[in-house]
Parts: sequence; structure tokens; C-alpha cells
Amino acid sequence: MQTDRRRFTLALGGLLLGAGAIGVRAATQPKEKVIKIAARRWTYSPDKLTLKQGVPVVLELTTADILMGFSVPDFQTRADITPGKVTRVRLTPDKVGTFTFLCDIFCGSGHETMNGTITVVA
Ligand SMILES: [Cu+2]
Repeated sequence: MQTDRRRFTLALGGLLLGAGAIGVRAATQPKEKVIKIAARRWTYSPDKLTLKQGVPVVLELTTADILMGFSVPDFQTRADITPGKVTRVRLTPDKVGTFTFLCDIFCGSGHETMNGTITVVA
């Protein structure tokens, strides 16, 4: 009887220690990957990204000249890229494939072809 209770206490202690270790691991997870994208008339650099499905990233968008847009219709994500500012967009791709991102603010004669692709791999 006594032995059983001690064994139970030990097991419970082990569980609590385990839970504590998991908590610490969660708190020290690496930061989200940051990808810088520089826009200018009428390109994005880089214009090809490869991301992993389910892994969140932060896109840091800047523009070298005028107001631009950044839109990824397949992920219902868009933002304005304002001169002099860094615009941060968090994206967690939830499906595999190749998807287009594009400028959705008219910015001049090359606007219609200002785009790039995001390839999401499993
Ligand atoms: Cu544009």
C-alpha cells in the first residue's frame, strides 16, 4: 500500500517535470522567419519565394519609390507598401502549390506585370 502510493507520487512528479520542460521549450521556440521583399517600379526583389506549408513567416515589405500594393489572393493577404516604411505581413501558407503575388495599386506603365510567385512545399 505504502509502496504503491510512493510510486504514484513519483509518477506524478515525473509528469509535472515533463510538463515543465514542454513549457520551457514552447517559450524558447525560434522566432518566425523574416523575409525582406523590396518593391520598386515594377518589380519585387526577390520575386520568387519558397515557403513551407504550415510554417508562419513574416514578410517585411518596402518600396524604393512610390506606393505599391502586395496581394496574395490565394491566401487572402494584402497590404499597402508605403514609401519610407517597413510593412510587416504575417503569412502561414496552408496549402501546397505555386501562387501568384502581385501589385494591386496602379503604379504606372509596368503595373500589370508587377508580380512574383510563392511556392509552398509540404
Ligand atoms: Cu502597381
